Amino acid sequence: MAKNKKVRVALKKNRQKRTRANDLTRNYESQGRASEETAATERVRPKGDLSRHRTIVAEAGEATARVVNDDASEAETAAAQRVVDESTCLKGRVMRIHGLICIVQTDDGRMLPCHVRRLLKSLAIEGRNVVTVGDRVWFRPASAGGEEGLIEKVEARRGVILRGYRHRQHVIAANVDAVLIVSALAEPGLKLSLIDRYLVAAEIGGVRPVIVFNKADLVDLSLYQWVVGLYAQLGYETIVTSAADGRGIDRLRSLLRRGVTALSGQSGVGKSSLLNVIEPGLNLKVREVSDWTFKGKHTTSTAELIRLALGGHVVDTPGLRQFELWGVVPGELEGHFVEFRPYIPHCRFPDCSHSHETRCAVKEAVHRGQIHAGRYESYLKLYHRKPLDGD
Ligand SMILES: Nc1nc2c(ncn2[C@@H]2O[C@H](COP(=O)(O)OP(=O)(O)OP(=O)(O)O)[C@@H](O)[C@H]2O)c(=O)[nH]1
Ligand SMILES: [Mg+2]
Ligand SMILES: [Zn+2]
Repeated sequence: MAKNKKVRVALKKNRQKRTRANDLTRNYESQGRASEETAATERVRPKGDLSRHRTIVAEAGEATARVVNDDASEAETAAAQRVVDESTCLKGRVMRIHGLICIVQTDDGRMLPCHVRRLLKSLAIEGRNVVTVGDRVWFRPASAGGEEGLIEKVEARRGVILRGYRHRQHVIAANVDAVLIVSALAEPGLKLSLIDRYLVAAEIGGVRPVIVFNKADLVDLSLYQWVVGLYAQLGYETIVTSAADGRGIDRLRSLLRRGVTALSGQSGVGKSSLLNVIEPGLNLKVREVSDWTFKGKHTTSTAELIRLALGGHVVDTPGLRQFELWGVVPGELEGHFVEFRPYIPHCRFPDCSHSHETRCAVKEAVHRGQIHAGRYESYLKLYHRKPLDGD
């Protein structure tokens, strides 16, 4: 049997008053253990009067997906480590989230609405739920009265696409095997730095990236061969598609047939349209008129996990207005630009950031055309943490 250990978790400040004024022992214990748990992290929220902690029992040694030093991952870890009585729970996957209700599909295909257990909800950071579309959850089924089931545990995630949003971690997709980075050759047009950002995010999250160049029917493809070639040469899988004339759809189908694939990319590039062509019965909402200049409104508003008739699952995600990387420090970025690697050892300074330094072998390679200037620009934007609009 796995050994259990106690985990201290910070609960949302949801009570206004202490029930007892004099609780020095509790206070002491709380401070003592909490500092042990958070020794390696920096607290963003103050531990004010109303902060509360609770000890929960967790299985020692249970693997957690990642270690990112933030409150959100602390909460996630605690959620994944909860010990619940397996015999009273069913397992399933979160397909959609509507407000407080998660629609969970059981392994035998039934769809059940579930609430999230209060303790798990308390772990949420500033209203963000600890449960995300794609999560594998354990839930206590509804009683005969027909009420909603209750989610008791969220399994550790594998394969995540994360972004930073307002200085917090946001899980775009959880438990995915691959991500289609969908871009459009026209309307709205390519945004290489966004593709590069997704590529790094996929690598950090342990997800296989596939770059999709959609709306090929709108352009003279010969003018875009260079960009398809650029990424193919770097070793990335690329597909040229058109939801309008059906190009590349067969390849997409065979790719989506296995595992769980997320579709990500700017609003209006055609993520939902591609899925509708792949499986016409889906009837996903797409933008009515091809008015790509119309900003401010996303056609898909929440992520949804869809089981395809041909096999496999897809997550249709809404186009993101902002996409900031999460979980990577600037000094580690160079490792995610695969074509930089042969040059890095030849930089004069061992800690070269490849931005302002002299005798930087990466910059020299850019000047000689051995590294594409656009890729280097993407690196600089990420290095200097320049925000990048997704729209
Ligand atoms: N010509 C052409 N138009 C396309 C293609 N794919 C999508 N469109 C059009 O582009 C517009 C946007 O498509 P959507 O499928 O709604 O885009 P989306 O990526 O799902 O957008 P969000 O849900 O807002 O993130 C629609 O008007 C589509 O008809 C294509 O391959 N060729
Ligand atoms: Mg959409
Ligand atoms: Zn350098």
